[in-house]
Amino acid sequence: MPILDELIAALRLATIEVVDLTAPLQAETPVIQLPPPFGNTIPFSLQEISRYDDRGPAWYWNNITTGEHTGTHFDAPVHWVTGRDGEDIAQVPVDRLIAPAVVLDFSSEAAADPDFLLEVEHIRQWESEHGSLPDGGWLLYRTGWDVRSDSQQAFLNASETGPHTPGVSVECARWLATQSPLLGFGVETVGTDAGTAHSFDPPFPCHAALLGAGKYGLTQLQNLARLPATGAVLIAGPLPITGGSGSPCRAIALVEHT
Ligand code: 23J
Ligand code: MN
Repeated sequence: MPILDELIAALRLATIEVVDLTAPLQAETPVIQLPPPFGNTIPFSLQEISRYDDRGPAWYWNNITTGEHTGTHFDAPVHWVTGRDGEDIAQVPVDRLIAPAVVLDFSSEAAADPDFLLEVEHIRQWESEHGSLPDGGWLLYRTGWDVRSDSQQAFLNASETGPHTPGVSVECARWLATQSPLLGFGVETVGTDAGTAHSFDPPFPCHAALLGAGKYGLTQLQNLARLPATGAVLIAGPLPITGGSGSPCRAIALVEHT
């Protein structure tokens, strides 16, 4: 059978399951908050145009207002100054939007320490159990943070010292960017960098290194607990915003049950 016919048959039989990794996009969707003097993104909102009324008797529709980096979203290389000559979101080749994904679970570490940082040795340890990271694929970093995503306060977890959410060390960010075969790095938190990464040297090393290397970011993913450590296929659907730095994104995974 042609592979696509096999795929459709497997989807019908649910031997291939479709898992939605996307957070609901609504006014309450958490957004990152940068300290002064930096600019900030606005929350998502709907403005009703008509709803079966005088403004449009048979139709309901809205305008939307959103930042590019709201909710589950895709970071293009041009988002960071290190990637300023790289792809904008519309230039990301469509064949990169379907790629293998592995899941590294550090939810118990992040529960014990919200400032937990992924290190190269954690990845080496994972590889010794599960094999190499996928060439041209995603590393999805599970931290359990998705359960907080219905509350901006719990999700950002800020104190007087700023936000406290798990992330990646400077060295690990550089390794992911330059030594790993990955296409991109996906997280459950509001950004690919740790909450405290504004104080790292360099600041926001995950953004700086990965986007500078032409790699991609995916944020605020949900349901990573439903994916196997290896073998899932991730389909990401950012909008092709001409010149855009990123986009809210539908992220779904295909998982085979044998
Ligand atoms: C701008 C500045 C810092 C950060 C971010 C955006 C993000 O996390 C983002 O959504 O790309 S850390
Ligand atoms: Mn972003």
